[in-house]
Amino acid sequence: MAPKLYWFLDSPPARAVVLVAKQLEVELELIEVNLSKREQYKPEFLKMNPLHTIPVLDDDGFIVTDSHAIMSYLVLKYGNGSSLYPEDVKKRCLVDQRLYFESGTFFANHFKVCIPVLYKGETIVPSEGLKFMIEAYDVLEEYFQNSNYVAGDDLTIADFSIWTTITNSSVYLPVDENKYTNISAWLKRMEATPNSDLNKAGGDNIEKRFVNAFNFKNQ
Ligand SMILES: N[C@@H](CCC(=O)N[C@@H](CS)C(=O)NCC(=O)O)C(=O)O
Repeated sequence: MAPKLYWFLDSPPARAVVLVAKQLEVELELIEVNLSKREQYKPEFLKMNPLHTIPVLDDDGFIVTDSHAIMSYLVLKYGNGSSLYPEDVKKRCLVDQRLYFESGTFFANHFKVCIPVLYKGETIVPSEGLKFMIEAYDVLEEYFQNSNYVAGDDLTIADFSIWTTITNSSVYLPVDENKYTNISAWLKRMEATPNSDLNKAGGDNIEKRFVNAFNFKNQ
């Protein structure tokens, strides 16, 4: 029985899990939780994840919440030693650090812009949130000083984690190719990976929702 994944296309962490599963050729049964309709508050979903967030994985009754935990679980359980979550202790440690950066800084800062606009009726990009997101881009740019990917020279789950989030944040903070040369080069590498269309489709949805929220493009 294929593991079930509760997800929503617009959500960066949910997309990251789907992209990693596709990369590993692990089949998932996808179950949509429509956040726009607040379906994450349904009692049966809250029973699995009281934190009311997607993605959630149900692997034959074993429930895993948080995209970072789900991605490493999928590689360890189904990846046959895949380098997406390397076995080498130091390499893996670097991947973990980048995942914590995504969770604690990059995605958290993105939320400071995204939540007010998408869910709280904000009609301009919150400048405080934008400042934090610029700082996050600055740090990410530095991470590429000696490597092609976010955690070294190989593609890892950390790349999918950050790529899906920056795809959404690019809607209100496009990546400036002159200022962020490393990020721009990495984005091209990521866009060349299989299933890149799925990530783009989620970003396109977010763009439409921003436009609907306050005619963002015409500001
Ligand atoms: N650190 C978590 C973040 C998950 C998260 O915040 N997901 C958002 C969608 S992008 C969500 O489900 N929000 C609904 C809510 O908080 O009620 C992860 O990586 O899975």
